[in-house]
Amino acid sequence: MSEEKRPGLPEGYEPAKVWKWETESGGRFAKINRPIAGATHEKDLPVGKHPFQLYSLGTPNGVKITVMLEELLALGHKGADYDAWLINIGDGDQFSSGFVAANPNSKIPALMDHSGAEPIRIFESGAMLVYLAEKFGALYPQDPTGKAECLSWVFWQMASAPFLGGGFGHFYAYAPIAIEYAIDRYTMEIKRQLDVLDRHLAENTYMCGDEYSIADIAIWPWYGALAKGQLYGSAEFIECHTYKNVNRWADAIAAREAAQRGRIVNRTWGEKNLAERHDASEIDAALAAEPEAAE
Ligand SMILES: N[C@@H](CCC(=O)N[C@@H](CS)C(=O)NCC(=O)O)C(=O)O
Repeated sequence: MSEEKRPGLPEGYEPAKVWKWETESGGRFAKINRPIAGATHEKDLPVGKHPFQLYSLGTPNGVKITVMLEELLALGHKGADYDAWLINIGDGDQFSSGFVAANPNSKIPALMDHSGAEPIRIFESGAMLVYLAEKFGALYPQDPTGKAECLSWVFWQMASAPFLGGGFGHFYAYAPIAIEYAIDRYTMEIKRQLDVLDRHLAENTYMCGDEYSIADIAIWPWYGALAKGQLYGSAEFIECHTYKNVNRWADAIAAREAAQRGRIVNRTWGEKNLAERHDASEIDAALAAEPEAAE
């Protein structure tokens, strides 16, 4: 950095020569943010009876994988059956030695495939979608053009969502102070992203044309929720109803049974939820349960 003080820095604040981790930054997730990786405590991950063991939470990144697994089961791929264990990131479960062995990046979701001789770990939700699509030959175009389009949108989602969650969501809803510059910067970017999707979905039923694919499963939990006004209380601020094609597409996916099943798994909040899933019947029961009457 140059020696000159940048204009606009708050009075009394000068970045130190070397940054030190001395205080919590404040904000909703300050307690779990650390500048170092690795485990904080020894604890193995539990292993259930199914071929796939998912360690996750029902946030958009987690929902991608439970929707994918439910779609595969709906297609008749019994080998996609799974146990979904709750990882409570607010309590630091992602820093256990077992979780770090499954995902050195300490973020949900983490997936283990126990169907072979040795367990295989997969981390990063985009990698999981491609791994599962290839393993079961499903929800993934096979022709080179279709595959290129599908992979492009999956990677688009993985590259774009941090601007939505870590940028817009953080500064609009979670930061301890409202910084106009940061909110403007990220609002501009996520509105641009929504417009990218809206223009594409004006010409395409799904992200890769007529066929529903892992590109839709990657994008829907984030941008479907955003366009339906379900993220960060930002519906009016970003005029989410104006993205008509994204709304049409989001409604079509929300109507799918697998999406309705997958979205409640590893969820501990909201009207319908299921903290852990070890059998399909648990989702049936959670979906059929009457919401608890308000006190
Ligand atoms: N690129 C990763 C992002 C995963 C991610 O950011 N997970 C968040 C929850 S949505 C998390 O586990 N945060 C906990 C932490 O940062 O300690 C993926 O798609 O798998």
